[in-house]
Amino acid sequence: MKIAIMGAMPEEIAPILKKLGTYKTTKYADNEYYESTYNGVEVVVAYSKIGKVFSTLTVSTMIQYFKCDTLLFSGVAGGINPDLKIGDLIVATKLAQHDLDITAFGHPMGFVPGGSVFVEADKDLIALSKEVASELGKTVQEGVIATGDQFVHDSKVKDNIVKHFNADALEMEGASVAVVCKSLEVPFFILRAISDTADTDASFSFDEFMESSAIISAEFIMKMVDKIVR
Ligand code: 4EH
Repeated sequence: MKIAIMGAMPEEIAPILKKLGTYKTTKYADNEYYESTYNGVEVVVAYSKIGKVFSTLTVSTMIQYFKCDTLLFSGVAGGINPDLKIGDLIVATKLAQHDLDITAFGHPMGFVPGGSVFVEADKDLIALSKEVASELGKTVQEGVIATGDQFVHDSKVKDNIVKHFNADALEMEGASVAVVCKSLEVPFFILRAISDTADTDASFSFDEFMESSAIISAEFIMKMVDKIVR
């Protein structure tokens, strides 16, 4: 077993690297990958840089070059579902690309031929996250995550994403990671802690809470790793 743990921004993986302590740094495809052994299991950690393209490159590298067979994503997200407050965790049940639009040809938003609007995350990993949550006495909401190449800071944009995808949270990497993992048949799990609510003051909320929310997500991910490696 070899576990990939990825984030998009340095702050999203910093708490994970801290927990691993020592690791080997390898440069590949204009990025850095951190290899370590955690309780006898090999792990590869990286932050992809922001957006669908960079996250696609990183997840492909982790699977095809580093030979990871399970992928965990940890990071922050903008909340849509009003039940989600700053610092709350959301586990993606399925993900969609909210900015993928060939509706001009009669296709639904998020759909292209050969693909599907939604990609479902691994059910066993989701079940494992529920066990971890109950052991920690935490509530972890499950829901739909919408991904696109934009930092959303507008209620109208948010409403439109709800209309098309009934999404609970949004970010900029999850669905691209999901597409790659599904295509390469690697089970994946995407966890996000809320940093803002994607409306007009989103950038201010993000700056204030991204670091603390990133830690909340990373700590939960490492509890999952503890359970996976046992
Ligand atoms: O990796 C990007 C980061 C924002 S862009 C997506 N991440 C954070 C999740 C996220 C998000 N995505 C879209 C949190 N809130 C979001 C939102 N819309 N409202 C960034 C942030 N800081 C510096 C540079 N880029």
